[in-house]
Amino acid sequence: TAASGNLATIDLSTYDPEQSRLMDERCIVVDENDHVLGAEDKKTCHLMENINKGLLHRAFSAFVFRPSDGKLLLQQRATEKITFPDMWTNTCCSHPLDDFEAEKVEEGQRGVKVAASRKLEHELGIPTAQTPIDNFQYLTRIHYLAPSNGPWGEHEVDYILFLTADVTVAPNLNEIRDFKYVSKEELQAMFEDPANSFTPWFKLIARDFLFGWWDTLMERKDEKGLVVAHSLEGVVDGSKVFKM
Ligand code: DMA
Ligand code: MN
Repeated sequence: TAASGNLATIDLSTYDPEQSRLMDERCIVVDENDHVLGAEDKKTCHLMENINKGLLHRAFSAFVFRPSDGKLLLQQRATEKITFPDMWTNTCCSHPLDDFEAEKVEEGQRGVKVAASRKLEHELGIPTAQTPIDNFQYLTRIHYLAPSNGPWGEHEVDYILFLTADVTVAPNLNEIRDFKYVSKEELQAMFEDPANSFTPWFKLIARDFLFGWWDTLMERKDEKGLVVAHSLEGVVDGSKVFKM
């Protein structure tokens, strides 16, 4: 497959040391149908030279909503991030790792949910006790490719996960610069302000899915008037991989 053969590498010494270290993580390499082909390090997976040969990996995008008012928690990526620095995006994105057996489980999309809980704690300081695995609602998968700055880019099968939870945020400043809760209207206003920049995957998900699902979430509150992610069960065909 495209994932084998001679893959390019690069020297990371000019980048932030902690973010450089994290480039050694082992991502799960997949084909366009999300079937596992193997594993490669995060650095290899995010070089456009390799992406242009077809190298594709598994990822997740988590969206955390506040139950009381249905506002979405956004983050602004840190300047230290090697890919897509300083951009506003959904609550948390990252990769299930080949390093952890629990993050490779496909049944019930458990592996990506475990990874999401781990990274919500790592990036936003949200205790894993506030993000129980079974409370994540899997919506669908998207396949997209997006160049970043310099030699870098993304090429992923990305699992979209919603969670409704009251969380306490203590930002890891090596990962995120800022965070805020927004309503649909407040997010729309952010998108319309040219001073803000957004990650390409967040723009794609917002364009095709987010606002419709968010409406449904707000319409299907529980008997206490709280938004519940499980109310979105079945709103989309989760067996598909949407090519964007
Ligand atoms: C990668 O996110 C995942 C997606 C969906 C783009 P990221 O660059 O924030 O990953 P990490 O936090 O692991 O560097
Ligand atoms: Mn990635």
